[in-house]
Amino acid sequence: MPKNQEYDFIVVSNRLPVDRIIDVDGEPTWRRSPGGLVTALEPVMREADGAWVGWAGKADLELPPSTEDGIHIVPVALSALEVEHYYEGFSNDTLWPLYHDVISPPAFHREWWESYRAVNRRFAEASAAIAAPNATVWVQDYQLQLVPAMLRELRPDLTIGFFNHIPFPPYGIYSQLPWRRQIVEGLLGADVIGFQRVADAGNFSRAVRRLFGYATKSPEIRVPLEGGGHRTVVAKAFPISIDVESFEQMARRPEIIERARQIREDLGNPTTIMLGVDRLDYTKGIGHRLKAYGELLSSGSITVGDSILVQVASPSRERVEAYMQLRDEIELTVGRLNGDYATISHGAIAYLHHGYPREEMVALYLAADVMLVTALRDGMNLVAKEYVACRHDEDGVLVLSEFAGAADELKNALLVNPHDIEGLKESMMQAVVMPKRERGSRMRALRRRLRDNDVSHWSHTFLETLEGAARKAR
Ligand code: GDG
Repeated sequence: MPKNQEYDFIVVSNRLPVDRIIDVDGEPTWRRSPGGLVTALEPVMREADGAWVGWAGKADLELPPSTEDGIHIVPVALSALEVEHYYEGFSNDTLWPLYHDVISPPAFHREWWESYRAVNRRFAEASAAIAAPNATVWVQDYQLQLVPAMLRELRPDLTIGFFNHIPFPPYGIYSQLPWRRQIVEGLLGADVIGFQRVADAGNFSRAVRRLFGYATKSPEIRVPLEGGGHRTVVAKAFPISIDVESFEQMARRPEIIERARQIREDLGNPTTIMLGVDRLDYTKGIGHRLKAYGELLSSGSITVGDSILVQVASPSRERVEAYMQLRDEIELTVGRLNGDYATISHGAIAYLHHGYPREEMVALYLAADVMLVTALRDGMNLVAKEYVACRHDEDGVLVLSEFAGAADELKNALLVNPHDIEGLKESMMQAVVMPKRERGSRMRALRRRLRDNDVSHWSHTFLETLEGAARKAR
């Protein structure tokens, strides 16, 4: 058997940056997935000639390593049962709700946990097998929290980073997890653990103190070694961002500007277009947004024809029960509101349960007077940042939940508590009537702030910190 190719830089994530698809001729091929992480890491990958370890998105598919679209990929296979237990189960029905303030009750099943462990081990082994001596491995997100410690055990020479894209919950919630010690131990295998917000890093350090009694002095955690002494783990906030320049450039393209105009015209040229763009997920607060919008219609503060809410709810996790229920609830509410308030010529809500091309999303951002981000809990929320990046016309108002990580940076938005329906309605009305001058000054401030931290700044800052931590450890 030929020896594996070895790499100095490896990214490990649940999904590969390319999707396995069947092309028009019925042949399997790969298509680059549009996610922000790929954009962020692609330049770093190319420079380091690195590799990406991940799942191809289809069950029972054994694929050899290959190079697709210039990226070296190392596919990890999952069986249909593992997709059900590790991915839909433990990742999306245990950890996801637990880490988002138990908005939906997390399910705890021992067979899901066993599957999570087995799959994490497979990812760790696949990464260990292709890592050059002293390589750097960057593990992504909550599906793979056991990988850092497993990898350290297999390959103590490696420098290991971990980034958590979702919140890390307060200890009172985290402590419900039957496997709370194992997960924290898994993460502590990393040299640097990155979080979206300062509060998330604080919650993690507190969990370490409560569960293990290790000494912490922000951002450092001292992890005792078996033979005496200790290693230092850094737990710190690295707020993720977007490729600001590419969104702005797209939003300046004449055909996109024309498309935005066309969208407004197709909606009947209302005075105010409000927009929501979310995966259809219970963390995003879509129901709270609809409630507030419905009450504004009911009180006559806004009227159909004059205002419309466009809600893109892209299909997500459709095999998980809580998501099926959410879809039913949201669609019932939308149906009722349209039934009560729409006229033959004017809708109250344009509800779109589709995924759209990036170009269409950008045109929607340009067309929207008010962007509604009302998440009940969200690691960062990139939609808020994308809206700001696209508004080179320095217009448009962002209504932003204080429970989204983006609120730490985007302080010139109208910050809201989405649980406070009266407060949310007031902010929505403030956005509707806001004078142009104030819209301009707020948007300029938001855009300045966004430019200070784009996605390449994020990845470089993380990797520099990781490099520094590794140097100290040697
Ligand atoms: C997780 C964390 C954190 C959505 N619908 C369509 C579409 N999108 C794009 C958006 C945006 C992305 O998907 C969603 O990112 P978010 O950050 O808003 O939310 P999550 O998916 O929950 O992401 C989150 C993020 O990881 C990164 O760390 O910010 O807190 O939960 O880019 O534009 N894109 C296209 N068509 C759609 O229909 N093209």
